[in-house]
Amino acid sequence: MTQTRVHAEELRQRIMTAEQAAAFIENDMTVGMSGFTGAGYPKAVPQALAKRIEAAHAENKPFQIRVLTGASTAPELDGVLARVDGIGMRTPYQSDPILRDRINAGSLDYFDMHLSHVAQHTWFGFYGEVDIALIEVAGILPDGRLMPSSSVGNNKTWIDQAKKVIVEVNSWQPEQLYGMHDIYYGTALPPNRKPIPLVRPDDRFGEKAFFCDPKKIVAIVETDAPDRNTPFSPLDADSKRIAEHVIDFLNNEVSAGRLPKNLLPLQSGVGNIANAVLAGLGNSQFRGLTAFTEVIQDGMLELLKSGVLRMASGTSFSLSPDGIQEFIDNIAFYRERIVLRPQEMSNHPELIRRLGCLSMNGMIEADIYGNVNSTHLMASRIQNGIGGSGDFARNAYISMFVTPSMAKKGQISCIVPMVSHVDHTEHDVAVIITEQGLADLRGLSPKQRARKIIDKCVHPSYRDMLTDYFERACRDSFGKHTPHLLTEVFSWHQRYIETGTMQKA
Ligand code: 0RQ
Repeated sequence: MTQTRVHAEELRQRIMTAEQAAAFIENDMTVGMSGFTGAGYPKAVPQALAKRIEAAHAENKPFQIRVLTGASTAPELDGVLARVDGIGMRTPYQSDPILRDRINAGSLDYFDMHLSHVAQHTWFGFYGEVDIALIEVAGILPDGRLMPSSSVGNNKTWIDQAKKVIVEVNSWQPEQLYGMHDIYYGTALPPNRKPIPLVRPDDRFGEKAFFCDPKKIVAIVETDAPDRNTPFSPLDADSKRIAEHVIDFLNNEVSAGRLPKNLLPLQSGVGNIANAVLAGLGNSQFRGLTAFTEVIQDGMLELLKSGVLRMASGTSFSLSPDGIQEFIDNIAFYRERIVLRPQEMSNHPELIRRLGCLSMNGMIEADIYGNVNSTHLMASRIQNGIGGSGDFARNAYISMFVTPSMAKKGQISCIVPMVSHVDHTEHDVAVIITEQGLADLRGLSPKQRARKIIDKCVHPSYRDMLTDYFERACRDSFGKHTPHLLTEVFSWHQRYIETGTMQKA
């Protein structure tokens, strides 16, 4: 272990093992944990807690906790706790395969919500009391303030709301992160809310560290463990085509005078397609762009380095191992250009609307009228969660959704007559993009949208079928505004389920 990062001497006596710290967590407690897209999550105490839970279950004693986080975490948190059936309730976004299986087996209560809502709903008291905050930090300052690590998420809220605080001080996190964060303490509850003082994505109006009443800190655990994120896959042909359509569209918007030359602040979802678009921007003539987003991923570091991106504001990193190394090697450069904020700020509807963000998110499927499903396979199986896509889609200047035109090796079309689950309604979706093309839906009626989506986005192997459905619907539908044949709308999903492939997937 390197030299201690607990610079507040009076707190050093509370340094203990992960096992001792985990003993503060009891059955049925609500625990607010740090962690957002694989960054800044506690790495030791959840694993010790999982052992404790397993031992209790071996003696037939009930032991499950309610887990609140920022967003997805990692195998050392969601994975280990789900494996021992230690989670009774979980919110918000998740992406761990073991946790996902447990949720889809119906063995735990998961509820999905907009990421900007988590903190305020907790303050409103909607989820009861927070018993414990379990937060990873990069160090404890001499005056007891907590230095945030690689994600901010809901940490401020958990620390403020919890009765007790357990801190993991991770010396793997660079101490030079200090100064990158902007923790706003000016939030209030209605009816006393004031405008948030941000008019540019780089505005700073908060603190560099979290305040925490030292009396609440019951345990400090020192760790030295990396954030765990998987490498990106090499860009495939579909992602590259999608990226080209996005860049063409943005160029056209600039030519048409609807966007300035340096665009408006970008929000980009996670994953390979988003990374391909960022790579595409790198090869474009755009310069001096900004990002007001949730997650800073590898592609953004490259854009910052080349000057295509002037600065980026988010709440978390989501970097591959190579990306982490690049960041650590050049941290002084990136610290000047990146701001990390609480997710109630990075995803705040007021700020997204004011800045006029250009949002771009992945989806599972869209229907011919422009409704989007981001979360459910075959209406019933959750994939990850809505994450921040709804915060941005509803409030963006232009909201874009991207997907390959087909999934499961072409066995199902990602454009269907009616989505099997709705996350973003036709009113929140401006542009749909697949590798086939781009459908600009702004100002179009439902039937105009359907024609455009079928024409531009659907894979040729499904185009005739969908055209046939739409034409019959226009002829035989009960109403002719948004024509549908109710006995057929889910036949596409049904046909796929009946092949049996879904059970194996
Ligand atoms: O199944 O895992 O069995 O192979 O769904 O699909 O193509 O790997 O998805 O990584 O691009 O993510 C919407 C999930 C897309 C993501 C989603 C099957 C497919 C595969 C996953 P397998 P891919 P991607 C900022 C914004 C919501 C949150 C969000 C997401 C699995 O973008 O979680 O936007 N978005 N947050 O085979 C049946 C279809 C299918 C399908 C895909 N039409 N029918 N199966 N699949 N399409 C970040 C945060 O908020 C934190």
